[in-house]
Amino acid sequence: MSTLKEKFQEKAEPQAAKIKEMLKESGDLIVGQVNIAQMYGGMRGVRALVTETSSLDPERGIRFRGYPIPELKEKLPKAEGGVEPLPEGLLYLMLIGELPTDEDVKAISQDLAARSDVPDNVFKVLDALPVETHPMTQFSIGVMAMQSDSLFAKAYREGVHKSKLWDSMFEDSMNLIARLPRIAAYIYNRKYRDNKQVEPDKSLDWAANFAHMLGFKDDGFKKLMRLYLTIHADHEGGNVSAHSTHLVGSALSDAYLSFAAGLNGLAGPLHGLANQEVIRWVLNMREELGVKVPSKEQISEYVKKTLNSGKVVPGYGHAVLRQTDPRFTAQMEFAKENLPDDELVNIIWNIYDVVPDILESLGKVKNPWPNVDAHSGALLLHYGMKEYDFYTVLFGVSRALGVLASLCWDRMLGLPIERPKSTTTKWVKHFIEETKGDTELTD
Ligand code: NMX
Ligand code: MLT
Repeated sequence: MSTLKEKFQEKAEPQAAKIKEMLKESGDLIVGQVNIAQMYGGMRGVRALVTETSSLDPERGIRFRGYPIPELKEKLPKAEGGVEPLPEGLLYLMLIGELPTDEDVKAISQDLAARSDVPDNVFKVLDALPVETHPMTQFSIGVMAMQSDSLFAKAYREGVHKSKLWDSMFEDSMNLIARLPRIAAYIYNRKYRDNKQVEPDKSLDWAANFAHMLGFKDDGFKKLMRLYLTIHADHEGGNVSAHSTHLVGSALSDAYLSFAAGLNGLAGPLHGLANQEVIRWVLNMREELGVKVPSKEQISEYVKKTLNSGKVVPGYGHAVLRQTDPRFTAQMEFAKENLPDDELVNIIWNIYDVVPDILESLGKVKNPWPNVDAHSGALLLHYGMKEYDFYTVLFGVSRALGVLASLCWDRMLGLPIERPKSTTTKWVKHFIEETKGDTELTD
């Protein structure tokens, strides 16, 4: 059986050649326009990136290589006796573009286990940080501490031909994906469990071993991790973590430098940090109201108070989606099957009943529906992970699968350094005047 790298080469090399041909023939076709509002408005809706791994439909949500989450849950290989997909299978799908067999997935689990040893110096770097340091900051530093191992940086320095650089990018990406759970677990155990570290169990799959190293023995938590690490893996190319990874990688920075950039973006409260903010917000609501289970009326009042104090309702809204996020729905289904009576989960469902109408009534929120972060914390809390500052690290471990698979594709396709044109408000004003016919345009 050929290795994942050989399969990637078999698939991606001819694809890269076809894309070159396509660009020669059709590169000058126009796919869209940009207006002034988009220049000031976070480039919303500007179609200017190519990402092969997944694509986001505003109404139907994420599709990984064309497969929506419910279909993936059915078609991706599972652990023995398991019901949730193995994230290794999604990695295969994103890299190769086809569904893997059980054998393919087993081979990836074994390969990742074999690559998973973390150099001692990384733990020393983490130990040197004040334990209060936010877990996402520690995680990003942990990734950076491994950069000296980059095979890509070494290959570049040794003058490897640019058409071959994808090979060391692939190796770095797999090494990084293999090691991330260990680093994340080390941070968790050092910060929250009196440094009680758990040795990896290399016989387990990637997600189950992560759950094991975090100190969770419950099979339910392992099951949740498999789902969690699958559904957070990718959200096409324009989101902050994917785009920053891609952007930094376009300068031929290696996978460690590029992924750390992505993590730093994920650590923002409007992006991945929203998962911790949701639980912080719900727990604050309970404390302020002095009740364990607030009524829908009380939730409604609290939402209005949040909005009136100039804050966002965390876990709601999206830059692209215009419907309930299917990743929210997948987690809701998991909860209905596994923990239907959980108090906090029921509060999350009551919030879902109340918030969209209120956000809609503001008249400015483009998507009043919940996103992935609205549900995840309640599931983690159920299994005993109460330290919500850690939640975004879990998101980061998962996001590595998508953004690093994309980085491999970027190098295989030989994409150039990303460098869009920026402009000044002076130029914009001139542009407006010129368009109205009043003046001549200069930079
Ligand atoms: N609560 C309150 N106001 C909101 C919300 C919300 N959940 N969502 C959007 N708005 C406001 C937004 O702040 C903006 O207000 P203003 O014009 O006064 O600046 C207005 O509605 C229009 O924003 P949109 O065009 O609807 O949203 P945009 O595309 O700019 O931003 C988010 C998308 C996701 C940043 C935004 O919806 C948000 O801040 N949500 C809460 C944070 C969150 O859950 N982020 C997680 C996203 C998913 N992820 O994991 O990354
Ligand atoms: C993501 O998973 O990256 C978020 O939903 C944000 C986005 O897509 O913009």
